[in-house]
Formats: sequence, structure tokens, C-alpha cells
Amino acid sequence: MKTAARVVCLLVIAVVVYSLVYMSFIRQVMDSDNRLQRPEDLEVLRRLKRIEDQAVVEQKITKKKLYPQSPLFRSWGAELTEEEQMEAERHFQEFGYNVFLSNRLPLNRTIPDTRNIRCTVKIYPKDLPTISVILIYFNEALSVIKRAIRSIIDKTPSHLLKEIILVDDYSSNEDLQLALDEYIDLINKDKPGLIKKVRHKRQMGLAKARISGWEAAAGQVIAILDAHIEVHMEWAEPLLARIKADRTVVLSPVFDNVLFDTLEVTEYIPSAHAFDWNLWCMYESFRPEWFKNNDPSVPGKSPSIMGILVADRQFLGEIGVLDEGMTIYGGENVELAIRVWLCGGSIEVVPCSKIAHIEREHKPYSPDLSKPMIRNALRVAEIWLDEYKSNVNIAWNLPLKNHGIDIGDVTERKKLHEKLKCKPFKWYLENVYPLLDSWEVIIGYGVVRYYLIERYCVDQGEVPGSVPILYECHYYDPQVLTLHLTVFHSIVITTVMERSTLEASNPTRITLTRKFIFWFLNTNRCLEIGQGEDSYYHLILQTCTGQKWTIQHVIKDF
Ligand SMILES: *[C@@H]1O[C@H](CO)[C@@H](O)[C@H](O)[C@H]1NC(C)=O
Ligand SMILES: [Mn+2]
Repeated sequence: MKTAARVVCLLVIAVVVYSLVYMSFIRQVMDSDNRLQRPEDLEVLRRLKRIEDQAVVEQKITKKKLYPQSPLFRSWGAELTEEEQMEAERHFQEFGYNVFLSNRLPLNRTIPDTRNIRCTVKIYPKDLPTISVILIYFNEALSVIKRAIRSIIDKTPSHLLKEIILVDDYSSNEDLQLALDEYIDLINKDKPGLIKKVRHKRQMGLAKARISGWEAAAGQVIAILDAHIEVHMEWAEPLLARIKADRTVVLSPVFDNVLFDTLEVTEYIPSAHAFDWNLWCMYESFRPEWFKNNDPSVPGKSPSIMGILVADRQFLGEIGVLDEGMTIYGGENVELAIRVWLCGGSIEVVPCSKIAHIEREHKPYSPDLSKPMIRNALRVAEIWLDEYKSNVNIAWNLPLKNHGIDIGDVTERKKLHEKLKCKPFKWYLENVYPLLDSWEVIIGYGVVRYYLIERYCVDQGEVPGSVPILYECHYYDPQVLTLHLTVFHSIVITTVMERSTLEASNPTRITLTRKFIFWFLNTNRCLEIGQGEDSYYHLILQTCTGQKWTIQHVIKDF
């Protein structure tokens, strides 16, 4: 009773105090408002405003925007002189991010701690394995590489940081030689041998460059990173602790995005890494088991890895590091991921380990990357995908046989497959990545053309919305379709890029809806074209009149 009274009393006092403070605050505001209402003040304000407007006009005259179309200046750089704008734009064209700004920011700039609160209170053991950090680059801006080095040194416990290995995949910009070497010498004077440099005399491509970094490393754990990154505080400890507990896990930290123009760090929420049948990577939700933990700081299993990877150095060697036969760019990360899972390891994303990573606005110097992508994907398919390998052909709209693309010699990698007694790919699909549709129901793919007027194709239509339309054939992605035979004896057409959701093929919905065309074979309704009221031809579903479509590649008769 007494306690209750005291509580009530305290509350009353609190309310009174609060009201007093509040009232006095209100009064002050009102006072100042009143004061501003005086006519002489208003006149002063008006004059000030006029001067300000004048200044703005003058600024607009002197700070002319030289590159109104450039993405670099969309939300940055309004105060730059013309000379500065020219310099900034030139660097931007060359590197795809804001080098001008990077050159002016401190190498040890502070970045916001974006980790989950639970990460910040974790305590890690002192005796963790040592780490070699490998930075791979090709024509990176000097200040960006220096900042990566600085952040790694500042934010990795020095007794754990074995070395930093710079792998220069035959860059052509000159300051990556002498000027970078000077910076390296400066650091190595304090910490002899901390920074090593491997410079290739011709371009090796991503896979071989990474392998060369692995070969040069001596730490118990290796981290292979891009050079346009900054690590967050305590980035290494959660990775090293996890590998200490299980040497067969291959890990990825979580990337935050560093905006290419303002270089501000924006937080990315941890999620798993995955890929489509064209072996292009993407984010994917963690598995339900992870969500059951109800703890966003615990590592989550992941079907794949985006590229940045952290692993036990020897274990990575035992399972074959990376495939040397992969050229230039693309697919090497998926190859590693599938191999790790099938041959005795697993992959995890570690939410407490964060790395800020610049996403370039454009990739400089890169010719069309789809050629090496396709070649590498076919190579991965041949070595690892067993009976599912034709899905890669479908995804890239290549014929199933005789695609005519040289995938290099795969005998060594196939031997490795046998030697390691790796599981079949079906196991991976069932246990690791069930969200990847196995495409077993696909009966045809490619461009779908109207039989009479061959320049008309079925097209995905506008996105979002994806109501299929009739359109002039152009053979690009929105017209590369897959035809799925459903259990309802209907055919579902989707574009290759869309993940097909077959449960959507409700047999009562005989309409053209969103991404799908339901094409019923045994209800005597067909996908046809008909003249609309606007006198143009449109896709329609109607009682079959004998119109036909030709499908570029047919897998099974139907
Ligand atoms: C960055 O480095 C400078 C010079 O070494 C130092 O004075 C400053 O305190 C550092 N800033 C941070 C945020 O560590
Ligand atoms: Mn990158």
C-alpha cells in the first residue's frame, strides 16, 4: 500500500515537473515568435532573403554543371569548380566510382557500425588462427587500395594479422606501381613483411589471380577480398572463431554498400548468397532453420558465395582451391560453392563480420562479359551439374547439343571430383538449395514465334506487370521463354530470368496474367492472336482455331 502510494506520488511529481518544463518551453517559443512579428524584424528578414537569393543566382552562374547527365553529379558535387568537375568526371569514367572524393577523405575515416547489436557484445577468444588477407585488383584507384589496407591494419588485431597480400592482375595505371610501393614501404618499415605484392605480367583473370594469392599466403586462414573495400571493426574475429570451430566451413562476411558517388556506407541486411541457372549470383533468403534461432547474429548456411571468401588455407587446398580453367570473370564463385558443399564442406554467411564494399556505377575496361560468363557456366555444368547440366544451356538459350563453345580441358577437375568422392548434384538441390527450381518440367525454351508472321514473338511485356504481349522479335531476354508442362496438363511460359512458381498455375485461371501464359491443351483453348478493337493484333486465349507457334528449342514432344 505504502509503495503504491509512493509510486503514484512520484508519478504526480514527474507530471508536474514535466508540465512546468513544457510550459516554459512553449512560452519561450511563443515569445520568440512574437518578437519575430515586429515589423522592423520582418523588414530585416526580407532583406536577408533577397541577399540570399542573389547569392544563389550568382553561385549558379559560377558553378555551372558541366555534366548534367553524369550519374556522379546526380546528388554530389554541386559546389565544385569547373576544373574540379572535370577532374572528378575523368576519374569517374576511368574507375566507376568517386576517386576525386576518395582522394580527399582520410584513409582512416570512420564508418558507421552497422552490425546487429548482439554482435557488439560478443566476446571472442584471444587465441584464434592467423589470417592472410588477399586483395585482388585490376586498375583500382590508389587511394581506394590504401584505404583498404589502412582499415585492415587498424581493425584486425595485430597478433592475428599474418600479412596483407596485394595481387595486381596486370593493372595499367601507373600510380599502382611506384606510389603504391612507397606506401607499402612506409608500412613495412613499422611492421616488416606485413604487406606483400604479387604483380602479374599479363592478365590472369579472377580465378587464377585468386589462386596466386592463396599460393603466396602463409596464414592459417585466408580472406580473399576485393580491393575496393573497407573492413568494419571486429570483422575478422567472428570469421576466425567460426573456422577454429570447424575448418570445413567457407565463409562470407556481409557486405555493406559504399555508394559510388558520395562514398557513404549504407547498410545491407545479412542474407544468403545464391544463383540462377545461368550461374549469375543473387541474394536469397536464409533457410527457415536460421530464422528459428531468433538471433540475427548467428551464421547462416548459404548455397553459394558472391566472391569474397574466407577459408582455412589448407582445407581450401585439399578441395582444390579454385578452378584454374575458368577465364576472365564469372562463375568461379559458384564453382567453388558447389564443390565445397558436394565435397565435404559447407558455406556460411557471418552476420557479425561486415565489410563495406564500393558498388561501381559501371565496370571500366570491361568488354562484353557475357562471353566468358557463358563459357565458364558451361564448364561448371560439365564438371558438377550431372543430369542438370542442360539447365545452363536453357538459361543461356543455347542448343542442348553442339553449342560450339570451347570450355577448355576438364579432365583434371573431373578427376578431382572422383578423388574427393563428391556427392551428386541432386543432393545439393535437395538439401542445400531446394529453392532452385530443377526445371524438370521444361519441355521447350527460347524464342516463341508466330508461325505465319515470323517477325512476331511472345514477349514478357512491361515490367513490373509482365502481361505477355505480341512484339517484334528481337531475341533478347524478355523474349527468351521456357515452357513448363504442369501436372494440370497446361503449359506455363515464363521468361528465363523469372523464377517460375508453378503453384500459380491454377487450372481455373484461364487468362493471361502477370508473368504467365496458361496454355491449356485439353480444354481446347489455345494461345492465339486476334485483332483487337484498336485493329492491332494481340495475344489472346481462345477456342483453338489452328494457329501455331514455333519454339526455338524443343526438349520433349508434347
Ligand atoms: C586517423 O589518423 C590520424 C593520423 O594518424 C590520427 O590523428 C587520427 O586520430 C585518426 N583518426 C581516427 C578516426 O582513427
Ligand atoms: Mn567488388
